[in-house]
Amino acid sequence: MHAAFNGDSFGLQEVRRFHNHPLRISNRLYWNVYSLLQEMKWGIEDAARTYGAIASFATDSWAVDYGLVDTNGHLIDLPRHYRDPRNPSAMEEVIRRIGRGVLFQRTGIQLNPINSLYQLYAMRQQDENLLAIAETLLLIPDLLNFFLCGEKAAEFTNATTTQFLRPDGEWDTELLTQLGLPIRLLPRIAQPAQVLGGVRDEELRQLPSFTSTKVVHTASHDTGAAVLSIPHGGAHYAYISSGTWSLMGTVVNQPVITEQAQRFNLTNEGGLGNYRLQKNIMGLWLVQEAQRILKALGEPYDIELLLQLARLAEPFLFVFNPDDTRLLQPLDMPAMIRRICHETGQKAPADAGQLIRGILESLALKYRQVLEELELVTGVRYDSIHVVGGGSQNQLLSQFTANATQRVVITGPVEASAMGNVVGQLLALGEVSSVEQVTALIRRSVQVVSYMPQDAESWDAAYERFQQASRKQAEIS
Ligand code: LFR
Repeated sequence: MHAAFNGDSFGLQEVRRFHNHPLRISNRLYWNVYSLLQEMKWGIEDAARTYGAIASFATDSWAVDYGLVDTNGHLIDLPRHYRDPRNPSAMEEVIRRIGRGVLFQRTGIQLNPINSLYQLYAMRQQDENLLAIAETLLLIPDLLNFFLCGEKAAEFTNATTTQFLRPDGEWDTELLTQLGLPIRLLPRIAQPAQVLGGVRDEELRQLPSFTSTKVVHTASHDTGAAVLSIPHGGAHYAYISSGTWSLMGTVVNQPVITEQAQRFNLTNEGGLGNYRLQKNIMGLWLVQEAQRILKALGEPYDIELLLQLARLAEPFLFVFNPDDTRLLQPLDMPAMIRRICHETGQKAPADAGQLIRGILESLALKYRQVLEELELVTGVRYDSIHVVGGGSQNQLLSQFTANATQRVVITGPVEASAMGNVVGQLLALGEVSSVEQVTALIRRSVQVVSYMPQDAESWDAAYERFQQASRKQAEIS
C-alpha cells in the first residue's frame, strides 16, 4: 500500500496484492517467506515507479511465527506456520512443566498453541540440529526488515505475542532456561514508531532517492497496527479486528493479569503506548476453509454468493463454539462442523447457505460471550463495538454481531492494519506527535458504517443454546 499524507489526513492506494499460501511438506506447514520478500520488493519498486521518492516503509504481519538465522545472516529453514500440527502437544507439555497459572502470570499472554513459546519447544524436541546452528530468532516482520535493511531487532508489539516477554517488556530468560530453550537467540527489543535503519538491499538502493528512504518500526503486529486505526470518539468501546482471526478486546493502559483474566484465557498484547486486553477467536478462517472445501467439491464458493444463500437460510439451525481446538487445522472444515453438530445433538447443515449462516451466527454469539468476559474483568460497559479489517465488509456478520451483543456495531476501516502501519511511520518521522493526534487524524481519514441491534429475544434464546453446545464441546474435545 502507498500512503500520501497532506499534513491533515491521508489516503491509501493499493500498489500490489499477492496471495500468501502456506506450504505443506509432508505433515509440516511452512511460510514461503522468500516469496513474500520477493513480492514485497516488487511492490516497493512498483510504488517507487508510480509515486517517486518514498520517505519510509514499514512492515507488519501476523504474529508468533519466526525464522532462525545463523551467524552469516542466512535463514536456516523456512519459518513454520503457527497451524503446524506439532504445536498443541508441545503446549500441553510446557503446561505440565510450568503450570498454566505461572505461564499467564509471567507473561500476561493467553495460553494458545500457536504462541512462539510452544513452537520453539516443539522445535527443541524435533529439530535440535537447526536450533544448534541458530544465532538469532526473528519474528516475521523482524526477519523481513533484516533482509531489507540488515538490522536485527525484535519490535516490541509483536514480541509480546511470543509468550516469553515479561509484562515489564524484557525477555523472560528464566522461563526459557527452565524449558531448556536457548536465550542466546534473543535480539534486542526495539520500541515501535521509531526509525530502524536505511535500505541495504542492493536492488532497492538502485531506485530513485532510495538511499535516503528509511525503514521504520511501526506496530509490526498486524493486530497492533489495526487497533491504531480505530476511529473511536474517546468513549468506552470494544473492538474486533476481523480477518482470518477475530481479535476481540479493549485497549487498557497496563496488562490486566488477574485470576479472572486467566480463567477466561484473555491475553495482554503490547500496543503503541498501551495494551490490548483481548481474545483470539477462530474468526473467518472457518468460512475461508469452508470455501476451500466447497470449491474442491464443485459447489458454490464465491463469498458474495455464499452470503446471499446464508441470508436466506434458516436461522439458528445449529450453534457451536468456534474456538474448539479441532477447528484450528481440520482437513475438512464442513465435515468437522457437521461432526460437532452431531456430538451436540443438533441438526447439521445440509447445504452451503446453512453452513455459512451457522458459522456466522456462532461467531456473533462467541463475540457476545467474550464481550461479557471483558466487561466482567474491566468493570466497564462497552456501548459500541468497532469492527475493523477485511471482515468488517461482511454486512451479515456485522448485523449478527449487533444483534447478538445488543450493542451498536461501527465498521471500518477495511484496510485497518495498513492504516495503522502508516500511523506508526508518521509518528516515527515526527509528522504527528501523539496517539491522541493519531485518533483525530484517523477520524478525518476513515468513513464508517453503523449497525443497530435487532431481534434481542431470538438471539438471547440462541445464546442459551450456544452455551449448552459449548459445554458439550468442552467435555468431548
Ligand atoms: C492476526 C494475527 C493475530 C495472531 C494470529 C497469528 O492476523 O496476527 O493477532 O494471534 O494472527 O499470528
